[in-house]
Amino acid sequence: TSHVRSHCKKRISYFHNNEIGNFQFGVQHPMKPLRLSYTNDLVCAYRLHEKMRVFCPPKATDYDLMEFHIPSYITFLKNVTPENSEQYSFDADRFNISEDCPIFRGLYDFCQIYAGASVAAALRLTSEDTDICINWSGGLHHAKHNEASGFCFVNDIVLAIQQLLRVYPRVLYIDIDIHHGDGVQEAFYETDRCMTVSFHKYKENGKYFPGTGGLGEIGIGLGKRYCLNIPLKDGMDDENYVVLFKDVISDVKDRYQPNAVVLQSGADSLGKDKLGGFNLSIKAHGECVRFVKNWQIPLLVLGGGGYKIENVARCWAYETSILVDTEVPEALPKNAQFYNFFGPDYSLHPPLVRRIENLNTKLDLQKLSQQVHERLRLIDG
Ligand code: ZL4
Ligand code: CA
Ligand code: ZN
Repeated sequence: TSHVRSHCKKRISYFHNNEIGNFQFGVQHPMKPLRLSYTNDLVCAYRLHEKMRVFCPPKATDYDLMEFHIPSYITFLKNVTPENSEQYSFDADRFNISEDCPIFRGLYDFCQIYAGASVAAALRLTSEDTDICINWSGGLHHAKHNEASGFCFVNDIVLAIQQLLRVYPRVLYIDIDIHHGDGVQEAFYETDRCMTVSFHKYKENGKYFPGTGGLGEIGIGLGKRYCLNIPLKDGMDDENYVVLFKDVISDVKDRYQPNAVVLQSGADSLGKDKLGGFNLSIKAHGECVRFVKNWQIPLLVLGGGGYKIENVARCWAYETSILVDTEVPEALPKNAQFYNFFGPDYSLHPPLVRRIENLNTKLDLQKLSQQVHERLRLIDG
């Protein structure tokens, strides 16, 4: 049996708490935790859970969260409710509670669940028997040590990377959400032990949230050169994005030689997203995940943005199949509980109609790639 056990040993760990899909930011709010139930539903209906070790991770404790966040902010998140929020108006202001980051029922439990999953996943990656950990509820990259921002209250990514840094000398953070990964960048801006790389939509004059992420932001002190931003315009398409991604990220890997990788796989870079503006297909998005997976470096894969929720679920279920090396049929499984929501095509890769114009010219992308390689040459391996 020991032979059988070692043969069957699953190297992929999947973290999911069934409760996460029940939280609501607000009826009209674009961030819908229900997408996580859709995702898990497809993962299970495709029977991908059988290829992974599945965990319902413990909630993060107050102290876990205080490894990055200031105590007064955590105490506030813990105590504020929709009913008593009037009494907390001073704190609500200073902690950036807003229409983007509203107080909703169960807010603190929500934070504890998604952050607990990322921390547990990171801890598992620091023990020998897991190659890849997945937490689709994580990836909330905008939260700062002392405030909420852009639908993110606590920064599970920073908390996870802090755990990885206890064991691994160098951690590479890659962010393919369409928004700039500002919270993670800021947390590791002054260290060479975590290199942050974000691909995102960027407009001069801060006209696209969060407004940061220009090429000029490169890190400071010991962290100088260990922060890389890839600012892009609307309309990025499959071919250009995947070529650029592989070109940039393989040079980063060769120069930086990371011991562990954290990949934020935000699905708002897909075509037709409600807040995005790129044209990526699920296949192209998944190709980026596959590329990083094939390095065979300990890997933590997280979710993030994604506002067309059927496509988010398709994307993350497909990426789960890539991570467990299993091809899944194009027709969505009829036994999925939410099958009805995936019409009219009921397929994994729905056709991308009405694509928007790609404002990134060949010349833009060539120049960008050249600048990035010049920059990376300054990192001595
Ligand atoms: C909404 O309809 O650009 C929030 C947010 C709530 C419901 C009812 C309120 C209506 C779009 C967004 C008024 C909302 C006004 N409701 C929101 C500068 C802004 C100030 C706030 O993917 N208004 C701020 C944040 C971005 C801004 C993007 C991405 C997260 C991630 C990782 C975060 N904030 C302008 C917007 C709505 C809403 C409709 C909205 N907010 C769209 N873009 C933003 O990177 C998870
Ligand atoms: Ca990004
Ligand atoms: Zn986003």
